[in-house]
Amino acid sequence: MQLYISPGSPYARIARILVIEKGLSAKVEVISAKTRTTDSPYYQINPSGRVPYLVCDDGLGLEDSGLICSYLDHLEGHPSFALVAGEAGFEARRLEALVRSTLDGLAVLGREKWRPVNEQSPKIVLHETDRANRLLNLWEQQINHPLFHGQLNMVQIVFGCTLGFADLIPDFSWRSSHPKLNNWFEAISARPSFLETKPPAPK
Ligand SMILES: N[C@@H](CCC(=O)N[C@@H](CS)C(=O)NCC(=O)O)C(=O)O
Repeated sequence: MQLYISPGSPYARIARILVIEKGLSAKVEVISAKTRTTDSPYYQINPSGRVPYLVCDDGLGLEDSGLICSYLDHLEGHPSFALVAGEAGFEARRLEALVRSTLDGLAVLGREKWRPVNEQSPKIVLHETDRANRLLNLWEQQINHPLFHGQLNMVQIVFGCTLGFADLIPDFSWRSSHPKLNNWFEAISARPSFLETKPPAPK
């Protein structure tokens, strides 16, 4: 199988972490795709141009980090990240959705902040900075929730990738204002799967 990624993509990192955590590195070739470039050859593989994208052994292509993680988790018949039935599963979905919402907003903020200053939209920067601060303040209060602790799960993987991405955004500091999140992030960042997929500093 081939997993198309870009080294700085937090969504691709979620899938890459799952590959490592599931011990699938020998079966999944990780390939850097050229995204956001006119006429990238990658568009022949995935017309949407987005990463992550998994090309399965039968040639079927899967887009979206959540779908790819679920597919890889079930591949060998012993899922460890699948949702349990009932209320506990619903709670995990609720948290993961809100964590993904945090990441989606930060992705917009990051994209804006990496543009030349004269091309940035102050309105978008303000809107996304405010959203990110509101959500990080919420997570600072809720980081003791049991799903953020104990056996690794999708909420933790997505949130770890979210904070790892927040760290790279210019002039967006969250660590000193969110000491509990900082401690939580330091701990998850020490996992080999996180160390191996640490994003490069943006150019
Ligand atoms: N919901 C998707 C989001 C994927 C996504 O937005 N990927 C970005 C990289 S962080 C991308 O491929 N951007 C390239 C483009 O928009 O052309 C997921 O969870 O995989």
